Amino acid sequence: MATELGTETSSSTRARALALYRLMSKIHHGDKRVRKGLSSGEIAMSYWPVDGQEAMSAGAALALSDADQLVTTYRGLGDVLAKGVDLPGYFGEILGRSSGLSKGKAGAMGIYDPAHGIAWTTGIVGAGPLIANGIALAAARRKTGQVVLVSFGDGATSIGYVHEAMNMAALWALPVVFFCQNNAWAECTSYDRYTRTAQLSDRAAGYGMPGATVDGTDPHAVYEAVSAAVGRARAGDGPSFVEATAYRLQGHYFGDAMAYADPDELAAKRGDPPFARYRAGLLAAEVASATELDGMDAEISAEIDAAFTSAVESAPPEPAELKRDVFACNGSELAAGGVHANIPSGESEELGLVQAIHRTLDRAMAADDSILLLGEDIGDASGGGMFKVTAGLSAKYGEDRVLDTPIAESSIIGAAVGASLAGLRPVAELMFMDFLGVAMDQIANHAAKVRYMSGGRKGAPLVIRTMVGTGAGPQHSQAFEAWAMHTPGLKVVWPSTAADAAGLLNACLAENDPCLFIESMKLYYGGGKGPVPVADYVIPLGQADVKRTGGDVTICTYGAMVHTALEAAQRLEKEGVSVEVVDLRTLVPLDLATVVTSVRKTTRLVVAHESVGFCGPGAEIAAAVGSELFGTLSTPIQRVAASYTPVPRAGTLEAACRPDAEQLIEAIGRIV
Ligand SMILES: Cc1ncc(C[n+]2csc(CCOP(=O)(O)OP(=O)(O)O)c2C)c(N)n1
Repeated sequence: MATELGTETSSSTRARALALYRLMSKIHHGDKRVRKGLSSGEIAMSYWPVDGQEAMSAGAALALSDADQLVTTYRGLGDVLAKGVDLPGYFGEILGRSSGLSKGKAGAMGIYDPAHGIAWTTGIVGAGPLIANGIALAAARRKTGQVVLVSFGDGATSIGYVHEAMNMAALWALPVVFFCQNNAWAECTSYDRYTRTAQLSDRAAGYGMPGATVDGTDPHAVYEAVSAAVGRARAGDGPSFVEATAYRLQGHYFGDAMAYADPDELAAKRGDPPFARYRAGLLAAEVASATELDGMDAEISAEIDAAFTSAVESAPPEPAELKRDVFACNGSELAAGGVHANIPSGESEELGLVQAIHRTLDRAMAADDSILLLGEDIGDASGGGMFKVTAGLSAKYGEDRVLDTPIAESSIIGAAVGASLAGLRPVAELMFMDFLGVAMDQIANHAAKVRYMSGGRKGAPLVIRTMVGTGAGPQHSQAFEAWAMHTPGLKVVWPSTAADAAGLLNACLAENDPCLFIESMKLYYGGGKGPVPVADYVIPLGQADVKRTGGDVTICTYGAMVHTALEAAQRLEKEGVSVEVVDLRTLVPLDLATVVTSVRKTTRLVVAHESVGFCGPGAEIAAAVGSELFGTLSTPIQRVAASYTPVPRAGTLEAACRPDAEQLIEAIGRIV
């Protein structure tokens, strides 16, 4: 029902009233049809009803243009139907059918229909606003004139994400409408039991944006408030917060009997449902006749029913679908193998890790204006980054491409996810890897899930650069690569040299899926320095590198530990032990083939990493090599890794916690 960008949304009051009725009717009949299917046993699924919230979604959708973007939630039936979702694809998706928009892989919590302006849906309460910012950032950068409306519940306003998102959106004057559907319940908890804020829109002023609370049972009131917010956003005046209040007439989920609600209040609300009230109002004001409205209802109901029935009758996805769409081209956690690329010969320059990464970002930004950087203190006005990796880039490419962010890691990654959904290639910096947890929902539940939840239609081509510290104690020295490796959908890269860093970062920048690019603080301080070809080059992900050849034992490692392994190998050479050092370079996809080839030759393996040994990547690699080469191994596989402790501040204790060359030599001594 939305109109062309920039034109009037309705030519007359009557037309608008009928347009709102049509949308409310569509939502009402859609919701009713799903609940009918559930109560009759025709279908079985989790469903979050929207009975009572029709006017909210209808009023908001009518205020948007077709090109405007919607981000919504699991309780999104009203929002997406009003925005014009493909109905058979929608019902197929919520029913988990192959005909679904995402082949049934995402369900109602993951509706993605970009052709109809449905930019993302999340099942994580409060996460949508962070992503909406990124979509809006892309729209603003590309001057598309689009506005992003992000819809969320009142309960979501208690989570930090929403606050971070509002702050960032206001700071950057992003074209976002924060649309809070206050249905009086945060799941089963009533409003007055989770906040002392008189009305949620009061909070908007704290972030420097206008806020309004309107009657969410009146579609005109919602339409007017959202239209004003959309107009403001479209004019470049930034975000607004619109709270629409109503009462959820059904349980939080289908089957929830609402035993927690006051029965009298619930009965009174159910006795005066907004859709019926709006219809009665139109009839009383003689805006339309009962015949006209009945005709509209019948037509809509038939359309809904046909789409629903086609979904019910469509086939479930084939089992082979399970492993598709984790990565582009159906790539998996293991590298495909094949010919390994060489770092080009020719002229080189001596660079440290910081300089190599800086040079790579600089060249990539010059070549591709869809690349933008986000992070804390990365702009020149803030010093060009804690370790100066990005120094000079904002001066060269502008502050709209090198964005200094608030200290808000979820916002940084959320904005990157949104921007990647909207066609940009963001590079987000998380200053220390210890802060991964602060942004983990955006990383694991969103960035890593985009391809799968879109049924392979879209990836999130973003790079997260982060650094493993040293000498900085328990909260600034941790290596969490195992978390990332355990999250399907995320590529994980950890270079050991400046030359590898340049080639691998180039590969990440060309990827169509999210990459976690890990840097070692230790290597910033000199260990990673070496010759880097002047010519540009790519080291494809999933290609390990044999950094030293040997015949007696293989050390398989990555990152700063590669240098420790090389030191151990050099010392052992004097004792007549020949050590091969395999630098994995990429942890996902893992180049198991190169490790297996090496161990087939040496028949002995030591896996080493500086992160905690217990349940660490070494366990996975040891198990994989053990299964592959059981009959070939001449000794048990050894693991050398950090102790099962936090990383202590005291230098002596950190040295004892982290594996060193001595421990590698000891481990090799046990098997050679
Ligand atoms: C981060 C997170 N915490 C908890 C949940 C479980 N949960 C699902 S819906 C919901 C209630 C959210 O209430 P509200 O934001 O008011 O939205 P509504 O369901 O009313 O649309 C909760 C707690 C979740 N999905 N995500």
